[in-house]
Formats: sequence, C-alpha cells, structure tokens
Amino acid sequence: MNNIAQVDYDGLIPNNVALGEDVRVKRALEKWHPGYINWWNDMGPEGFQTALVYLRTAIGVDPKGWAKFDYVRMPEYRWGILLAPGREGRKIPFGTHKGEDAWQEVPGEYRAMLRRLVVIQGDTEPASVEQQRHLGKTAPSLYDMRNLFQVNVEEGRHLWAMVYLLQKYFGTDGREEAEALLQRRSGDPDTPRMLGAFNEKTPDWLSFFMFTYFTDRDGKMQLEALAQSGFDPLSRTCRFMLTEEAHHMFVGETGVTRVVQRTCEAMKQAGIEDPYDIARVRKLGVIDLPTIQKKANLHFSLTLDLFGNEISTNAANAFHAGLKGRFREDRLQDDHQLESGTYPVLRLIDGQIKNEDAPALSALNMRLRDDYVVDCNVGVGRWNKVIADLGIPFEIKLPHVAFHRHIGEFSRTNVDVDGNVLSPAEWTERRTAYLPSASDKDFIESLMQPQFAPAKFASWIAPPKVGIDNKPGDFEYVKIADA
Ligand code: BYC
Repeated sequence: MNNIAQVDYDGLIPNNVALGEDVRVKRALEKWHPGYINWWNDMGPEGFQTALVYLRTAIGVDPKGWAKFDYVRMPEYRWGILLAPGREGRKIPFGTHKGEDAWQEVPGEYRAMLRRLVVIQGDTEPASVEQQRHLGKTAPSLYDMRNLFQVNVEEGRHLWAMVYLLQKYFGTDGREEAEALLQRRSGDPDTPRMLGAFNEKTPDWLSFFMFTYFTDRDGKMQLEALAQSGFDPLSRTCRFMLTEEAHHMFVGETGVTRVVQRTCEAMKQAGIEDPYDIARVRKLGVIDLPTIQKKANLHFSLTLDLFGNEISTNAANAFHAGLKGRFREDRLQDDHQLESGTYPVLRLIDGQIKNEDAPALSALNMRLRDDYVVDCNVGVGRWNKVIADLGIPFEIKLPHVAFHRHIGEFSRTNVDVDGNVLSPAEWTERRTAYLPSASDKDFIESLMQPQFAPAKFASWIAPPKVGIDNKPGDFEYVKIADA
C-alpha cells in the first residue's frame, strides 16, 4: 500500500492512498468537496471557469512519467490525494528521536505543533489562488494564461494534500481546520490568510512572475524542510508537492527572463543604451529594467518575511521534535541534532547590522532563509546573462536581507537595498527609488492589455523558447470561445 505508483481515478477523489478502503476519511473528504468547489467557483480564476484549458493532471507519482495533458474545464479538474512512494524502514532523520522508526501516526506529544505546521502550509495554497484570480483577464498570451491556470489548479491540489492530512490524522479539530481553510480570504480585514505575504495583492503579470519566482521558492524551501519530517505522511506528501512546485518556479523564472529579454531587445533596436532613460524605454511599450528591479526588491523582501523570526523557539522545537528539518537535511554532514553548535545570525546591534553567533537550534529560520537567498541568486544570474548578452549595462541585484522587512530583527528599522540603516525621513524620501511608485504601477497597468490570439504576445514580453508539452508556437492553450 505504501508504494502505489498509479493513481486510482475511479471515485470522486483521485488518490494513491487506498481511499476506497478508508471509509471514514473518504466520507470526510467527500463532505468537504462541495465547499471546496464553491470556494473555487467564488475565488478561483475569474471569468474563465468554463474555458477549456490545456492542463496537466497527475496520473502517477513516478518522476519519469507522472502527468498527462489534456483540455479541461478548471472546476472539473481532478484534484486528488497523491503521496510519493513510502521508503521501506525509513527512520526519523534528525532531532531528539533521530534513528527511531518514522511515525506513521501523529505522535501525541507533538500533535498541536504538527497541526499548526500543516495548517500554515495549507493556508498559503488557496491564498495564492485568491491573489491571482483577476490575472486571466490581462494575460499577455494564451501560453501564459494556461501557465497561470496550471499553477492555480495545482495550488488547489496542494490544499487537498494538507486537508487530507488534517482529515485523516487530526480528528475533529482537523475537520474544523479544513473548514477554516475555506473560510479565510487573502487580504480580508476580518478573516485574512495567516502569513503576511499572502495578503498582498498580485496586481499585474510582472508581479505574478516575481511571485512565482520568489514566493513559490519559499514554498520549495519550506516543503523541502517538511519533506524531511519524521511524520512520514507529511514527508511523502511534500515530496510529491515538490515535483509540481518545480513548474511554478519555472513559470516565474522564465517569465521574468522573457520580460527582461523583450526590454533589452527593444532598447537595442531603438538604439537606447542607457537603461535609466526610462521615459524613452517606456515609449517602446516595454518595462524598463529599473522598474523590474523595484518589483524584484518588493517580492524578495515580502517573501523573506515568510521565513519568520531569525531567532525562533518554534523552529527549534519543530526541529528538536523531528517534525521540520533543514533544507535537504539528508545531504548535510553533522549530528542532525544541533544541541551544541552555533550559527551566525544577522542582527541589529547598536544601530548597525552585524553577524552574531546564536545557538544553531534557535537559528533554523535564518539558516533556511540563507539557503533560500543562495537559491534565488541562481535565477537572477540567468536574468543578468540575458541582459549582458544583449549588451545592456545593467545588473539585477537582490536587495540586502534587512531591506523593507515586516517580520523579525529588521522589522522596526529602515534599511536601504545596500544594507545602510536610514532615518525615517530618509526612508520616506527614497522609498520610491527602491519600491514601485504609484506612477510605476500605473505604467505597468497600462501595459496589461490582454492578448488572446494563438501565437500572439503582448508588447512587453518575448515568446517562450519552447511550448508546453512540446506544442508548436500557434497552439491554442486555452479555448476561450468555449467559456
Ligand atoms: N506573517 O517563531 P516565529 C508556499 C508568526 S509558501 C505572519 O518566527 P516560526 C506557497 C508565527 O506564526 C510556504 N505571521 O515563527 C508559495 C508565530 O505566531 P504564533 C508555506 C508570522 O513558526 C507560493 C510568530 O509570528 N509553508 O508553500 O518559527 C504559492 C512568531 O514567529 C509570519 C510554511 O511556511 C509571517 N510572515 O516561523 C503557494 C511552512 N512569520 O504561532 C504556496 C510551515 C511568523 O506565535 N510554517 N509569523 O502565533 C512554518 O514553518 C512556520 O510557521 C513559519 C514561521 C516559517 C511560517
């Protein structure tokens, strides 16, 4: 039963967890299903619920061939429960229980902590769908529209993944949490989503690409850390979610690449060499590089907040308990218990930003964030290569980690993109040099004109190098006429 590679598509809820033999959980999920569909219809992609979208659906969990592509109306997408195959004899890989058999049931003493982790993870998934629900209307191509909807349906599936864990392992309170996941709303003043960045707006497609590059990458880091969990069902769930997550980050990375490429090509064609000649660049109907930099500053800094406080007892407790590990814990060479080591943490000391050693267990959020920044820089390097290859003197840089923060050590201070501490007056004066101003937003919004004919792309974005599922350039990824 632990090694089911194929998904059972016979019932209402596709699954590879033998749901048919688990009557209690099957009924609970079937009961939750209509509320989910109502949520999807209310809060999912606006205006395209009856369009035929060329989507991939998971048909197995074998990394070599797990998806099939076909036209689907989104509300009819087969959201299912998919766990990566179990590993025979798996042990708890870290913390105080290191080396004991991995848990197949919730360990009683850690129930509340585990539930909190599952609920927070679950809450982000519908939140992102809500944040992106208006974007279909301004899609720069059918290719991009399809990618948006693919990301959306898979975030919906990730919600199912967490709801399965809640319904199967957490009894009545799990059921209540599953309901509450459908009640909260991104940005709602009374019932907001749980984490800050998931209550922000995703107002335009550059934001969408930055979100899928930066924020979905936080998803990757957090899922990697949870995939190490001693609670085996969580580990297996997260391992399969990571397979899907890779496409979301691809959408972000290539999306920004294509925006940057189009801008540089247009500049070259028009003979504009100075990337700061913003008015002339904008007249070409493309997004100037300094504005792209500002969007990166915004989304990177908002996403850093998702790593929590640099020094965190919650993180220490979750690691000690064997529930949430480090990024790729299994590849690290140490005692995997961290009772005695230290880790350097950036802190604000006497008005200056300095490294200070902290107990390694308390510094786990900081450590994951550091791993995240390294991962972010890889794609930024690729964007810069496109700019350099087209001969434009400009480099996109990630801002300092203390810049524009709302959680943790730097949330009560103002810091510029280079890490210099600013007075409140200096911050107010320079803010729009670092973050999108109202006029930057207006300009980007003015470019967000839909382009719904096959093979056509909006002025500000280059076509992709290859199609999804190797489809040709004029492929009709979304059949809107059927909407
Ligand atoms: N906003 O001890 P601390 C994804 C709260 S993204 C608001 O530092 P901890 C995706 C915190 O809850 C990945 N509140 O926190 C991406 C705590 O409150 P309580 C999602 C915040 O627990 C794109 C208090 O402050 N998964 O999958 O060490 C599209 C003290 O904080 C925030 C996860 O995050 C915030 N940003 O670290 C779709 C994994 N940060 O409990 C999906 C599960 C902290 O004292 N979650 N607080 O009332 C966790 O591992 C941790 O809860 C966190 C926070 C890393 C989020």
